[in-house]
Amino acid sequence: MGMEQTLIILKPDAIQRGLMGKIITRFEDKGLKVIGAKFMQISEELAATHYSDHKERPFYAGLVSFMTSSPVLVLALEGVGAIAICRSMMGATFGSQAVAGTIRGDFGVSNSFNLIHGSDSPEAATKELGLFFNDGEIISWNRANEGWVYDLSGDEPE
Ligand code: IDP
Ligand code: MG
Repeated sequence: MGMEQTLIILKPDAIQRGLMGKIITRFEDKGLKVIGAKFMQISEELAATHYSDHKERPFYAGLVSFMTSSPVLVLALEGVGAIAICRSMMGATFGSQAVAGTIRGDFGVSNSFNLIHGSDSPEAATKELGLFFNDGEIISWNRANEGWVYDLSGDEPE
């Protein structure tokens, strides 16, 4: 598993509902490190590229229109096993099914307005980080309390 980077998008509903701070706090509290952040308007073209796997799905047009309807906050997060950790913190895709304690479970009820995107594999993370961040926009920095977030006494953070 090891140290991973993942792409998170706080979707237009999260921004419109004023939930950015609460959601970021969950990731910070968990111990994930923010290594990139960008408040931006997603273009139709970028939404289409990002969701190209869903092109044939019945919800695709609505999804692209939702994702381009209002600004989003894009985050790059880093941590050991960050991809799976973020996916479990997000909860199931549909707000109606996501369990309490997850972001989607606690903050929403809708199946299409589900607040957050997170990369679902190392391959997706690499591709998506490249789509949303330019060179130099992901910053490697030393966290003062890293030695209390992870046990750093061995070869790998644990
Ligand atoms: P994920 O975001 O949990 O990875 P995916 O299946 O990859 O879920 O779908 C991408 C996004 O498409 C979802 O987050 C949601 O916004 C939207 N979506 C997925 N399935 C449906 C659906 O059946 N109706 C409406 N929107 C959907
Ligand atoms: Mg997905």
